[in-house]
Amino acid sequence: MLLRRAIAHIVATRINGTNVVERISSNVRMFSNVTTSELKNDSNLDKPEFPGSKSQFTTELKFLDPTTYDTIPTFRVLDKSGQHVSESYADQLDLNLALRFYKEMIKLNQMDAILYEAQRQGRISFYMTSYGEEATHFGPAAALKDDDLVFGQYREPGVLMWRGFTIEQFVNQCFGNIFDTGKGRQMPIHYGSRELNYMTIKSTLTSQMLHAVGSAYAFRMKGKDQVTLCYFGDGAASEGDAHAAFNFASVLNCPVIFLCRNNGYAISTPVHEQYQGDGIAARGPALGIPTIRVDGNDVFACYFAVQEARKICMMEGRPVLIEAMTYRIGHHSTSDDSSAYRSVDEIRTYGEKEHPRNRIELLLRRNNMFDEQEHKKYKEDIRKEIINVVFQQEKHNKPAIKELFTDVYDQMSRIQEEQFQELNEHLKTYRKHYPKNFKDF
Ligand SMILES: Cc1ncc(C[n+]2csc(CCOP(=O)(O)OP(=O)(O)O)c2C)c(N)n1
Ligand SMILES: [Mg+2]
Repeated sequence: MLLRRAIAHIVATRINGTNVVERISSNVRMFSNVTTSELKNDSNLDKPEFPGSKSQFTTELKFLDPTTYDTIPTFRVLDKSGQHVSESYADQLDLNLALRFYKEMIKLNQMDAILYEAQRQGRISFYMTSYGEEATHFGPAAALKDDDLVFGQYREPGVLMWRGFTIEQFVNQCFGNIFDTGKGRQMPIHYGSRELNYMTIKSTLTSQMLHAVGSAYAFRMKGKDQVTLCYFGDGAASEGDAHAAFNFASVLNCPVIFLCRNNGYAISTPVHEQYQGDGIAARGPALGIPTIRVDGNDVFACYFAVQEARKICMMEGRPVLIEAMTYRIGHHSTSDDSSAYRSVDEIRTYGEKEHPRNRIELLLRRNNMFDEQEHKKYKEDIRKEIINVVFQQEKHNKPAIKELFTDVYDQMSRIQEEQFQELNEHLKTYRKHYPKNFKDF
């Protein structure tokens, strides 16, 4: 076979010129002292030699049957009762970190409860809760460095909270008031912060994955000690762009951690209608990506997995895929009523038995670190604080409507001028149907 290749190369030489000649002459030297009988008997030489092939020949006509393989296991550190299940991590559990995880979960849950109600009362137009998925926010957030870049999908506000985004900033964005850095042009929950290295949410599913790979590629090119963490949902993984993102990241050796929040649903579509096979994790090895599946309700499993993933990204210059198994306890959003497609029992089971906050609470209790009164007070205080912030921030004006047009390009385009005039005319007639607290122009 090598002889044949050499002859082909010699032919190619005549066609392609000198560079090829050099390569061929080294090939010929390589096997010039091997006899023809040795070539026939050497089974090593009888491996497939297709470009990029890492395979072996076989004479067995056999299709790979995915049902005969073991599924990818789910890494966890703590069981449902907050007991250690992993000896190797028993002495690495930082209980002060656990305490912070617990408090941040309480804070996020309270913010969700109040802003969800604010939507129901018509104060804001839309909201999404994160109930049940808190561990997939705080564990990874704690494992990253502050200047690692995070691309969220939309249901990951805990990462921003961990990094110091204030309740006031969350509320300003949801109310789209003059202090919202996005100037009220995005729907609620589309947070972003340049200072906190958190890319602004754009809920066109999976668009964030390609952008995340691009940013990680830039880090690699500049030799930065930074990685990108990219969240995506089980539903987003069905978009073609997810495959493109995995493959580009793998082939271009990008330091990006893909973190799938597999919460069982994409709005009303359950995962069993979303994919066959062994979930999202199974896609990683196929594309040459180091992969792990973790218990996404175990905040320490998420923490250690991202810590390790970060090392792989930096030391080996490769992407990593993490599939965090969890459950979306709330409705998809305020536009959804999940009782139409799942049972109350199902929600109760996950809500009560699997909740990541319960697990941390049990761990703290077992270590005499849980002060019932202190946590009750913290919960009440934070609730009052969030309500006050809502009352304060909702009084502020909306940004000037003209900024819809002026703050897009350096100068308004002709089309924008036309649309601006059109809106002007519209408001002359219908102004009374719009909120009072925005400056017209
Ligand atoms: C390209 C695109 N298609 C459809 C939608 C509508 N949509 C918004 S969220 C969603 C479900 C996404 O599910 P998943 O990725 O599992 O995230 P989860 O909501 O469960 O956190 C869909 C279909 C969208 N935003 N973008
Ligand atoms: Mg989902």
